[in-house]
Amino acid sequence: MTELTVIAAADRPLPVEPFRGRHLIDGEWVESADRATFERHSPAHGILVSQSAKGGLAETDAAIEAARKAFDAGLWSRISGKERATILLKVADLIEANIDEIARWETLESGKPITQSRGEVGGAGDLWRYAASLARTMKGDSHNTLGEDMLGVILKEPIGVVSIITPWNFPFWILSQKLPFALAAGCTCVIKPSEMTPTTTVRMGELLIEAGIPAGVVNIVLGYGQPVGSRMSEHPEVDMVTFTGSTAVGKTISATAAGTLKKVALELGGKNPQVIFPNADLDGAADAVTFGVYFNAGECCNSSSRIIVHEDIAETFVENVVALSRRVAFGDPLDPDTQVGAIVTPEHQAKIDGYVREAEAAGARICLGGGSLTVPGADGQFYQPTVVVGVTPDMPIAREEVFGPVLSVLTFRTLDEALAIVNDATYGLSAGIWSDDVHTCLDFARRAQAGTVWTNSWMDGFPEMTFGGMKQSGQGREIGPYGLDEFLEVKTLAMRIGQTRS
Ligand code: TXE
Repeated sequence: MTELTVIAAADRPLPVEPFRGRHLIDGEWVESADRATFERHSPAHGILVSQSAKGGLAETDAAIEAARKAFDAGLWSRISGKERATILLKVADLIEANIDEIARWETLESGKPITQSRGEVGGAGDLWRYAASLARTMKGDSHNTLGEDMLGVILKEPIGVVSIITPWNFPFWILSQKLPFALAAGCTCVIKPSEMTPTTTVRMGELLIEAGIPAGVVNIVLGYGQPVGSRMSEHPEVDMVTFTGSTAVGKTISATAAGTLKKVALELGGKNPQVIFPNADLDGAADAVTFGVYFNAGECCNSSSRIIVHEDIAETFVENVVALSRRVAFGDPLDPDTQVGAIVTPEHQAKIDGYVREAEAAGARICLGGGSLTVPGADGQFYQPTVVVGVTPDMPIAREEVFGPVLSVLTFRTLDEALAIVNDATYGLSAGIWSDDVHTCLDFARRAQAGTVWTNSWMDGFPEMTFGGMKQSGQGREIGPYGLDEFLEVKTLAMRIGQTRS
């Protein structure tokens, strides 16, 4: 039987100088008042990658105050869409000019493969370009059917000060799903990146300054959920919080923000199924399943962590997926041939393994992997590509977000049965179907409870195509025109024209 494909860590120079991250408050890079810092080591190489200022309430309040002052002064909110677009396009150019350098920090802090980081950073540049187009084309509405002396105008205005709280799995990309859209709308922002991956957000701040963003429009506070993220959610001068992360923290943020009834947008977890019918392109489906579960080591809200395969083809389909899984290159994330890198922390690795052990104890069978992976020369944590069969819908591995390179296989006989499994979930982020019958695909797409449905594809995304979840996968939408709308208030203007009559 073929072994797994493992790429050893090469003896290559790693940064000797860790990145020194500071807060960006009102256009200045500052340390914390108490000089507190926190560190991040590479999850694949064990080296110290960054040392960052650790924010507290003082820094958070100062950043919010700067964003409020900038918003109220109209430095950004009242300039033309063309002027905003010019800066957003400059940021896109700068991102594209710095892809390799930013991608290296992203890989060193997150453990993801370098080719994937380059793709993520380059793709983020395109999101900035797309958001710039929205800055110039967004518009309200008018009503001229209200009577001859009335004109109705619907204005779209920036919502105000936005708190942006981001996770560690796609730090640069997820920031770019939010920030350029908030800026296109005319909002000012305070950002808190994950404490595990602060550096590329600081680099984004540097690019924004280089592009000429006015002081106070974008502020960054480095640190932890408590107290920074929590304060950003409750502060009365913040008008909206947009968050990507765990469902548990999303609920906490929602409750905290309720005190001031500020708007909350949440992009949370997923337990995304792909349903595979016998009449599908089964080789294409096996490729997509393999990509869908191992992309970003499964540390991805859109990870296709469960498949529901027609029982007539389940055995051969799984054999095919296992064979493909053995060929996926796991190992040193700095090697350009690596497709799956390290797991973000030892605690997270233990959580992944816990789901696998629990499923095994409940009667599921591990037909590939199922434990930690040794990568020669590396100093970190890696998990084997893992395929678990005989999973039943009630098992935690089939219901909860594992966030690792672990595929659960379930089976079905009829579309109704498959849909019942798909929809019996607290999450509703994305779902997929593989069939060459367009009616089956459409029927599934209409009935699946998911914010995105892919038919005969998986994880294709475009800046134009909106993204977000149903049920406990979140609220609100990101990217595309609906992503811009999240950052806009709607104002109704009723204008009487001519003499006022009694
Ligand atoms: O996320 P957290 P974690 C899921 C995934 C993963 C699990 C835990 O299942 O295993 O979440 O990951 C900030 N108020 N996803 O613990 O804690 C925190 O500092 C305000 C899904 O890393 O949700 C960080 O900046 N902010 C996911 C951000 O929230 C708070 C991406 C996310 O951290 C806070 C990542 C608080 N009380 C994990 N507590 C996705 N949707 O893709 C923490 N934070």
